Amino acid sequence: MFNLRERPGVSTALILTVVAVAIVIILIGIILTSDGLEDNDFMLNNEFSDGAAATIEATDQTVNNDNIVTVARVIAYEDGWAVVHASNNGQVGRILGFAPIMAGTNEDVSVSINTAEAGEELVVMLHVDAGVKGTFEPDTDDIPVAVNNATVMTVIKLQLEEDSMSGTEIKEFSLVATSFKYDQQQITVNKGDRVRINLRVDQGFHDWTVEGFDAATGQVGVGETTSVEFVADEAGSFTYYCSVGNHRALGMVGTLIVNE
Ligand SMILES: [Cu+2]
Repeated sequence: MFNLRERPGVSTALILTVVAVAIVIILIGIILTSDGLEDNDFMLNNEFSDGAAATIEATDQTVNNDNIVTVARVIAYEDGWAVVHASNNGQVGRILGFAPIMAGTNEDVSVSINTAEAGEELVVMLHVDAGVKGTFEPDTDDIPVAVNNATVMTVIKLQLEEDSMSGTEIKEFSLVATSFKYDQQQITVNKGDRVRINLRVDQGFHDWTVEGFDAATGQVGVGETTSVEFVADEAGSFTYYCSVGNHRALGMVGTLIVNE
């Protein structure tokens, strides 16, 4: 009887020891796992607090004579650029166009591209807006965004719509002016196009003036819209700017590209 009572006591001590060892092993496991996650700082730094990583989405598309590529969705950790590159045999080629995006979710971003240099494929990529804010500096600060060492980009197929009406149709662009920039810093058209620029002012007092052509809108204030129409009868790259005060020097500029 004495022995029978003592045996359960020994078993209880043994069970308690096993449980204690198991708890220690589990705790060590948890500590090792969290160390592993902390090592991957690069990934964590590029994610939102809700866990969604930066992404860029675009579908295959047909581009007509407005030369606009639509980027369906961009989710960015900070302000940046939706950048359209040429694709040369699967390699990322030169930049054909870009448009600003904001931190957070951006939908249906329009990027005006230089279709003269576009092949059958495009690479749509997310770049940061570092360096001078609001100015696209792809050769220095505004580098591509990477998550987990992978560039945030997508490859799409491009089809250019034949344009039998070239030169007769009006190509219309709607720009928004704030202090001191335009929301589109590149506009691409084809030689002979009739171009219409609609400028809406959301901040300050501005206009839209382009070099190389006798074209300028009126100067208007907040909430107003002004327009100008002209024929892009010369190919090349032309600077457009705000002629009010020193706005041009403050960075209120962009480039009109007229494809041959
Ligand atoms: Cu201005």
